[in-house]
Amino acid sequence: MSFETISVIGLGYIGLPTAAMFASRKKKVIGVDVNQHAVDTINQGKIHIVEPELDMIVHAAVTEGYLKATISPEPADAFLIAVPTPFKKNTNGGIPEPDLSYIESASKAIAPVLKKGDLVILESTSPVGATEQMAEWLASSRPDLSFPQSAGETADVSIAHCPERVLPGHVVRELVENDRVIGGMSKQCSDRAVELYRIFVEGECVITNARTAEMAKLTENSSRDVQIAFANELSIICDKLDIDVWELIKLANRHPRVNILQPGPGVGGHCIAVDPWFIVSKTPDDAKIIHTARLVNDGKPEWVVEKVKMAISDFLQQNTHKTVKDVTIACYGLAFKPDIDDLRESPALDITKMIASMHSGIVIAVEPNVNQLPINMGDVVLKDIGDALSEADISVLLVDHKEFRNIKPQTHIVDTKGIWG
Ligand code: SAJ
Repeated sequence: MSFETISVIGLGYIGLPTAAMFASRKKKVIGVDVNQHAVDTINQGKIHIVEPELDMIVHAAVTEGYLKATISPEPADAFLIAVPTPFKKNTNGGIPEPDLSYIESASKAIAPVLKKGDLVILESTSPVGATEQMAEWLASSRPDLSFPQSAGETADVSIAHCPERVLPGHVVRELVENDRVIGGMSKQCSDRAVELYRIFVEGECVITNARTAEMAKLTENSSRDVQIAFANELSIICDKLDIDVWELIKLANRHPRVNILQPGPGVGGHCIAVDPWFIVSKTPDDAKIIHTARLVNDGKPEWVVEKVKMAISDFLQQNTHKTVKDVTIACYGLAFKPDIDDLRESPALDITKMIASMHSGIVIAVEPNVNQLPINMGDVVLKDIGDALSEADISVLLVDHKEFRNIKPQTHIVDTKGIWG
């Protein structure tokens, strides 16, 4: 049975581009989101997120009538769930636990419109076992239909996990070109999922089971987190030993089998700073390196703030007529990585807030990718590069956005990305 109508639940950084790709292949796509503003924006042919090329694709899909957005699910042949899977922060400093409540709500929302022959795919990055859990939620809402956990190959509804793996900023290209891991709950489920993704995916669709697909995604991001932690640990060691870490890494990377990543202010985003916890919380006694890497990366913002305190003290020693209140600090970059507007789980944002809460003078934020600051930024003022360059006494480089690469503030500098060296 072919897929005439495809529904994507969750129209965020993954769901909206995915919906747009199906629509660009002339499939009827129903995008569902609980956010009325997102739904209205998309139905006007516009987008509520920043992602290169996506605006044109969504505009064409909506005006040609292939994509529409709504807040309540409608019948479709395939449902892709692309909702957030955050973690519940553990206030006692313990291991954070995954929060599957958005998957649960999405499952319960689509259950009433499911019919025999439908395919449900979980795309959200999920802890091992989440796809089976989703299948249980669907089955308990629809006892009249059979599901793979009890009916195997003969199930009325097929279920698979197919984790998204695209890099923000390159989503449109990577959605088409990247290989996909397809973890069906049965062979039929996998085959159906491959048929669906073949509509626009040009990469290879590699079949496995749902649990392995879940773990594959977590492994990819944990591997990157561990590698970044190695670079961040090196940056702290080198600072103590008076060695330029950027030069050191360039030298070490000349070895044919060494490829060290770049240190920074910490690890942000909704993926790499989150997903390793899904492994650690399932197997806390065994996931030792993965756990330590998280702690190293999460500890980096406080280290940067200490560096800023030292820069303030150096500045005051050289400017004895000034007091702390007279010191203006400019923080360059708030996003979680270069050349995007995404402030989610951003160490740069956290550092700017920490500086603002400990510093009695003016704190300026420079973020060329946003027009206004998030609401909880206290007295921080958003300014453009020119104003920050002329007003600040201390410049803190937090994100290596392209706009910051060709400037060099003539102030005291704390450079977490090594571009003003
Ligand atoms: N970072 C460093 N040093 C580096 C590279 C990155 O400090 O050398 C930092 C970034 O500044 C950022 C964080 O790491 O704060 C994560 O950035 P990223 O570019 O490594 O990854 P994401 O979060 O944008 O996207 C990742 C990707 N996963 C991998 O590369 C293994 C992407 O393919 C996934 O689809 C995405 O997570 C996801 O949604 O899970």
